Amino acid sequence: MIKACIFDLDGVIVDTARYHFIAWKALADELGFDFTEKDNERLKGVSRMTSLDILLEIGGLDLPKEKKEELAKRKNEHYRSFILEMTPDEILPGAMKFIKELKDNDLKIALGSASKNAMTILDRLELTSWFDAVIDGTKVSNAKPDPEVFLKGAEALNLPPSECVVFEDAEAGVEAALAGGMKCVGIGSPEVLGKANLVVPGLHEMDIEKLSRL
Ligand code: GL1
Ligand code: MG
Repeated sequence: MIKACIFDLDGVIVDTARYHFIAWKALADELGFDFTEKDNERLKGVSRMTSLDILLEIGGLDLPKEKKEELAKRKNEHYRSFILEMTPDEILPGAMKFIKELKDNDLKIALGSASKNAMTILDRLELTSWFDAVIDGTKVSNAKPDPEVFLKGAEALNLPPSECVVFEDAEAGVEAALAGGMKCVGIGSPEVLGKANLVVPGLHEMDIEKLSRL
């Protein structure tokens, strides 16, 4: 019996990837190497510092810790200048309808995101009050595919993992959900998210009926 849904944020509820891309690309430009949208795919779902490490690896650069901290801070300030302008219009199609349907059916809702900016984004999207628990990058020490973020979500909701379903757009996130003993709905393409119990192109394709059949 499913009693709760735990949502990843970036790529599931909102498309922040393009803001991350613009900010990382500006940094790469400044450091003098190319950074493509395809490269950006490698940063989805991983922490800020790991993202920077991947970026520097692409550019063939090895920098001291202090310099890296300064770069990550600067990238984040640039990124925040975009997310601070976000509006509820940017909630991905079907997300609001599905969240309302879950609440109407007395299901609990949690957020499970690696982002340290998750609270800012939820506030900008006017979604904060819909969530019974928020576990973000400020509350976890092990990144996906480690299940920590989702296990903490289930714990905050006072539910066993087996009663929770995770919604994820990243392969590492799907692995994290399954490793935590939860069902998982992949948001995106079956080629990438094939391990999930169900894959749909977006939350607009989700409803309580499909949830109950998982
Ligand atoms: C971090 C990374 C992003 C992305 C998110 C998780 O966000 O920088 O590339 O992987 O985690 O969706 P943030 O910088 O907001 O903590
Ligand atoms: Mg994601």
